[in-house]
Amino acid sequence: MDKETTNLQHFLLNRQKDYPEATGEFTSLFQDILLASKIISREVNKAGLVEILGLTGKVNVQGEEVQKLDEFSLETFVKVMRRGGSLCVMASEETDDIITIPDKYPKGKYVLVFDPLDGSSNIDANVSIGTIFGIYKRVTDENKDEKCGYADVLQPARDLVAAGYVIYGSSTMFVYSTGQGVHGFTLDPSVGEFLLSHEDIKIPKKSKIYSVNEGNYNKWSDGVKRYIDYLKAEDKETDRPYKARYIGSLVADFHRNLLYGGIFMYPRDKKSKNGKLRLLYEAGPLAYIVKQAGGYASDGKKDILDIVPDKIHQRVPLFIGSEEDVKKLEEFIKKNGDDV
Ligand code: AHM
Ligand code: MG
Repeated sequence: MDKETTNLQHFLLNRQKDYPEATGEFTSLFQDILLASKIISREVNKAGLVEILGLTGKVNVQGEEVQKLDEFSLETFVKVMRRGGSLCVMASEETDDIITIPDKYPKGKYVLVFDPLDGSSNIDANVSIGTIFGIYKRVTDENKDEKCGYADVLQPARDLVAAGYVIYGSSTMFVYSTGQGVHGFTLDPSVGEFLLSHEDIKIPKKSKIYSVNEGNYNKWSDGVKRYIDYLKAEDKETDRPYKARYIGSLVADFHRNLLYGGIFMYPRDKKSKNGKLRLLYEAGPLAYIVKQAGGYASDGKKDILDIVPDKIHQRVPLFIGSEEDVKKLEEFIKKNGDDV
């Protein structure tokens, strides 16, 4: 497709014919996500100016309270998405409970799970951060007068009908899948549109990069320790040692590995027995995307896509990226154990 003139709306419209899910309701849901992302992107890009305009959490030069960016992102998402008419319920990493749609707004057949601003501890250092989202269809039955609720949110990532992320980096990018490959769009601020920049992204089957917080090495299971030792050992035939690349910002680490190949890991450890990352808002949507790009995501033993959450804030160990690398890690865990 002609990249210079293809925005996300056109791209989606063009695909409606091979993707029955892409109804008007679905497209309008995507449009709302794009709007929220553009607003967050604008604020993230201004973040460097807070020293000049007034520190976050303090009062700015106009005498207004400057809101923290993660709170701002959550509020923006909720405000934009709840009035769109296509959602019946939402859940977010930043809220204790599910987010219901107030009665004054129409309700739709979709469910949104999202992390409004992941990696926000990196903002002050001008490091890339991101928004992650997943979309399910509601499973409660409107015709039986069932209310939207936990059952709609607690679905395995395999049942997602779409997932994506926005990366606020040197430029802002929107990457998504609706089960027909993974496509990336870059925000052209001069026209205020996300334009097609990366059509049909495929992750290399095997990589040369690993991304993990290695400061936790002594807290990991033997399986994970032996795997990392293996990646660092020299062997010409299997192209080792691997390079280590870790930003500490999930969307940024994932995005780089998606484009270049790589394995990102956040294993369980002695302190965080279930790992750090959340199944619904982080691991699940990215597992769906990586699968669509030809990669794989595992909790060390099984496919992340098959895990049915029983709590909305459930955490899960995450190994995600190039398929052969993630499978190799599973072999090491199987052989050496995963006890911490
Ligand atoms: P957050 O949801 O509180 O922002 O934390 C998630 C972030 C991820 O972006 C990143 O992969 C991970 O935490 C880094 O954790 P650590 O600092 O322990 O390496
Ligand atoms: Mg997060």
